Amino acid sequence: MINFEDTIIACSSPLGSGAISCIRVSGKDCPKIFKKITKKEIKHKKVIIAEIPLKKGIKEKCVLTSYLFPNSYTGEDTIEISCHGNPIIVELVLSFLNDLGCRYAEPGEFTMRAYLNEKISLIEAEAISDLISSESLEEIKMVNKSLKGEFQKEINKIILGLKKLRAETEGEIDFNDQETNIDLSRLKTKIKAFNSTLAEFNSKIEDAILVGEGVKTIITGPENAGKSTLMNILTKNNTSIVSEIPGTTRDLVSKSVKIQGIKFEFIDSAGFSTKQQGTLEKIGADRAKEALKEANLVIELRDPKNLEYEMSYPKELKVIKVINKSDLSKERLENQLYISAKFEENIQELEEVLISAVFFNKNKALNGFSARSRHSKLLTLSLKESLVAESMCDESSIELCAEHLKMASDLLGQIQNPYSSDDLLGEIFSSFCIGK
Ligand SMILES: Nc1nc2c(ncn2[C@@H]2O[C@H](COP(=O)(O)OP(=O)(O)OP(=O)(O)O)[C@@H](O)[C@H]2O)c(=O)[nH]1
Ligand SMILES: [Mg+2]
Repeated sequence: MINFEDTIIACSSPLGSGAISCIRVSGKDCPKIFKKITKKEIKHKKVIIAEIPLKKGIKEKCVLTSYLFPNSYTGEDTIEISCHGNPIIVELVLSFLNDLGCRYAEPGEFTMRAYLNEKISLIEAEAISDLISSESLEEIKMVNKSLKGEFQKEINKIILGLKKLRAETEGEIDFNDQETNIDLSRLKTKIKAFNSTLAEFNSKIEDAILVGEGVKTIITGPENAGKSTLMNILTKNNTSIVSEIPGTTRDLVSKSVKIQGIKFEFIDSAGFSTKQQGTLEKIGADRAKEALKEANLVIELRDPKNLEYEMSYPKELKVIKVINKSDLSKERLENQLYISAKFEENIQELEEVLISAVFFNKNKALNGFSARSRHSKLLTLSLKESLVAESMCDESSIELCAEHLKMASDLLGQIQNPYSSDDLLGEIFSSFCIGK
């Protein structure tokens, strides 16, 4: 159970030594704490230098900046205390505040309060967390758009569109009661158009998620094809063991790198051998199959000795087929990408193929805004419901059509306002860092 009555404290700057550390205090005890430290009344946007007594007579000279309800980040009275950037000093200042009755904040608790006090929307709160963990300029660009409310605007437009459809459908039901002859084909066309907008929006979101969360790419194929050699080249690291002994890799080995600014998480696997397997090989193959469920992309690597290798993959997965060890044979099959992992031939071409495989239109993806799997899951579920609504848009089942539109609408609403159960909010905010 989250307690919103407490006054919370945390160090909001990175832990460790530095010129300055910033400690945040938020909650109703701020005026009392401010007075205790400075002997003065708290005021909005006031900056004051004061000494905080630490242990054994040591005093720390700090700068206190205060903001008053509702004009602060959290929407509560807030004090930001800047002290020397020494972790021991930070801990002593925190413990001084703790002795005054403040509680150590949970991860993301300041931002959660900002959301609950309606200072920011949930989408903005998520974007703030994404901004902090952004690893590339592209990502920062996208997050900034979400922060400026562009994602929110698009979602609002979609929610409004659905609202209108619901009103129209419910209007038709009322007409139906009066037993007038009605033509539902116009409504059906509108629901259909709405569904394609929703589907398009969701695919844009999925691209954005890939940029933010990284493209999970599994390297698979027959034994000894050079999967681990390729893994090491792509990740520019000696991540996987390479040997001429077939069946070397059994565990999943993963490493993230950026290609053209896009994060890829490569996963080297045992592949799925078509040969008779021992227990260990079987465990390795099972792990590879498990990893496939989470993957966004597959590189299937064969070599001239294994050209007959054939494997089926989940149909929604994009599979890039590559033939390795191009140095060993001059024979070339048509429309096949040949590389040599060992001699680093055609690796750049493979990287180009990887980029265009995930981002059908790379610029479109990068022009979008940041988004999370949570958003995409809700959009997908909502689309499912409104597709059912579309199929039920006729006289005999118009009530059911309205019901499914309502479910679609509830699901979309949860993107901005999840049913505020503590658990769900806790789950969303727990991925934030302490002090944010
Ligand atoms: N000639 C040649 N040999 C290669 C090439 N790439 C990899 N090899 C060799 O092929 C052998 C197997 O390489 P690995 O990278 O361990 O192959 P793997 O697919 O990971 O093998 P398992 O994990 O055992 O399934 C090693 O001896 C590599 O040096 C290549 O492009 N050309
Ligand atoms: Mg291997």
